[in-house]
Amino acid sequence: MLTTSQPVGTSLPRPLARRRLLWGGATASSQYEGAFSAGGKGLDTQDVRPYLPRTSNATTATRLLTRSAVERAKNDSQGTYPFRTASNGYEHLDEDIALLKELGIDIYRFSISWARLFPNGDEQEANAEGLAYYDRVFSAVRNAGMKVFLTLTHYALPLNLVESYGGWTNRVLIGFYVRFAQVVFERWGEFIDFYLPFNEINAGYFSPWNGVGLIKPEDSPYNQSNVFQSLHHQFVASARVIEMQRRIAPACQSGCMVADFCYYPHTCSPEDNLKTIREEQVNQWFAIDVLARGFYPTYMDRFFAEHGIHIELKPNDLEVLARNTCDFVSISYYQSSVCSTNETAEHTAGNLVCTVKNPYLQATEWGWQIDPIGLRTALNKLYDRVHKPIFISENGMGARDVLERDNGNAVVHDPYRIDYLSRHFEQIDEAVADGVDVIGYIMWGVIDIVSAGSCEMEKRYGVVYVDADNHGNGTYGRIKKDSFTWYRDFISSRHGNEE
Ligand code: BGP
Repeated sequence: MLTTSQPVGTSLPRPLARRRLLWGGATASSQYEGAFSAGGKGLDTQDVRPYLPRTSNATTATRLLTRSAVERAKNDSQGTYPFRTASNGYEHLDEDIALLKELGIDIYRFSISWARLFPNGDEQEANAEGLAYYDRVFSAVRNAGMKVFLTLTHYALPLNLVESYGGWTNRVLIGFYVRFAQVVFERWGEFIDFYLPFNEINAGYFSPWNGVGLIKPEDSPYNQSNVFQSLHHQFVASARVIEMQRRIAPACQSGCMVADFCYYPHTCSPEDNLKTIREEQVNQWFAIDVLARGFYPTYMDRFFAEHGIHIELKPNDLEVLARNTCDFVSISYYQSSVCSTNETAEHTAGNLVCTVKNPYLQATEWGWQIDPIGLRTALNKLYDRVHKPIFISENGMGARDVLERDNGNAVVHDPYRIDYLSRHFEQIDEAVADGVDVIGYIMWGVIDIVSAGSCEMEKRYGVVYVDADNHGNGTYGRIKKDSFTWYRDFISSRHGNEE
């Protein structure tokens, strides 16, 4: 095993001299905070997504919002809108940070609600009550001794930006976004260790409401030129935020993040293999190539031409992108995917997309195919492509947990989650041994939160249970699951061994 910073047989300097991995947990403002109208917060794109009982694992229906659906939601005070209450983190802040401190995580990933700081998104000045709330969040995290991994935007967009400007199709959003980000870095830059301008930026392509705030036409699919124009604006916004951050808060590390699907061809036929490469390019590598390598990849030219997609670039956009590539890359990884040219192949669900079923894998109740080795594969492929440090900013198992009583105490036994996590952690170690420069691992939804894909509270990822159901009934009390103790012990033994 290599223990020095020099590889055997060469005099090249080795960039990674065994990092001490950071272990963390994540939430996102819209899925966690609730209090959707408190402190002057404006309505955002997640607040208008209703709970729809799940009829299929694809869950896409919950993310296809038309103008009439938005109108209905705004005037509906009877229906269930899970993001409006979420986990009520807004009122449980101190208790939750104390739990995370007890858990012993090194780093907490959270996001800022754009609509809490800029209720309509286009104001000149930030909302004072929103600033005061995040002052409390940053100082609570700092006082608990945790590093900060900040997501500037995690899907939720002030609804006004969608209704009045057309979401990210409109270039004017870049300016609004940079203003929002500037407030964040000027006020809290010294607290931020790592950040992402956008969560899973590739989601704009396969989930346009969540990703880029696009209203779906009533009777037709999304216009693909609008989708890719919106993505282009997010790319430029991302690069401009990084440029600004390097000026005013140079110690922060900037990232870009995609949902990683770890594609396999269904068979070894050349056709399946080629299709896999194309899917991987468009769904996954496109955003990484632009944001981490700094250029529009040529494979997109053919894709755009074949799909009649036109996007407008301003004269120095490409230069801004080339000049401001991110410091690290980041992925969410939940499941691997399979590509097939056979249209009748059996499908199953995955993170915001559907995939062909893999006969070698088992799946969660939501159909997501569990594949720890896929994580090692994904890390290797990404590192080969970009040669930048990688942060695993999301991973975990969404499951239906059962709250039980044991000698009068509330308990949740979740051995399936412990099994999922431990098998993925083994593969992270393998990837590190392969030579991949991994900065750290962040468990998704460390405290139970509302699902971004399906709007369900009962799809839980946390090591802390939140007593609430899909309709917002419950005490919202916090209960440590068995996985809490397991993760706490895992982190402390890892760090103990590294001392
Ligand atoms: C990612 C999102 C998260 C999160 C996670 C799990 O796509 O970044 O917000 O929710 O997936 O997905 P789900 O909530 O649909 O189970």
